[in-house]
Amino acid sequence: MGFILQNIEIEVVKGDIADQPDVEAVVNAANAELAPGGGVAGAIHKAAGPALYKECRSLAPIKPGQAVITKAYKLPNNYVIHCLGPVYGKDQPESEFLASCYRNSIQLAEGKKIATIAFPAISTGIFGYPTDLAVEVVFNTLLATLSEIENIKKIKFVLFSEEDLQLYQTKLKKISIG
Ligand code: AR6
Repeated sequence: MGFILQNIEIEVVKGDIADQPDVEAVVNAANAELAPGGGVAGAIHKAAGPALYKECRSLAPIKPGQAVITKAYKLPNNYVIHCLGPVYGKDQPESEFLASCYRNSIQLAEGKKIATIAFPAISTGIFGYPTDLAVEVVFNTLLATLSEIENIKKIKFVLFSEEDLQLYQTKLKKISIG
């Protein structure tokens, strides 16, 4: 499902964040040490190869809400933007840390003149953030950031389950209706 928001194409798909060859940058739902873990981080590090963690080690640790950028190595992209999302119930206020992840990722992408970027649903796996609450933060942050975006032309949201896909699609429909 796609939608154009102030000249930016917003796409919502079901898939694997480590297999998105049509975007320049993919976002990693990282841990503080930027190490290979489970979920998104595991998939990204596995596909990128060990050189990614080597670069990551020099940038770690990061704090909740922070984002850093690296090369993408064997991934079919140019860059990986690593964000540490909040642990739900621990890093409070969660919505502000989550908003920072998206805002900081967009700013890093803008700084590198990246035109296309894919996000997973940060914090909604191991970190326990309910996706129906997270999706509100994601799109509110995006709408609040639009005026700062010059270089990004496409933002893709890559969801892992049918249920999450539907939550994103429903939210996108609401925005498109106004
Ligand atoms: N592609 C797209 N989405 C995925 C993939 C994938 N390959 N794998 C899982 N998801 P998570 P978090 C979904 O746990 O909650 C890691 O171990 C998943 O279903 O990857 O921010 C790190 O090392 C969920 O909806 O990230 C950290 O310790 C969403 O992506 C910790 O987990 C995020 O799930 C980060 O936890």
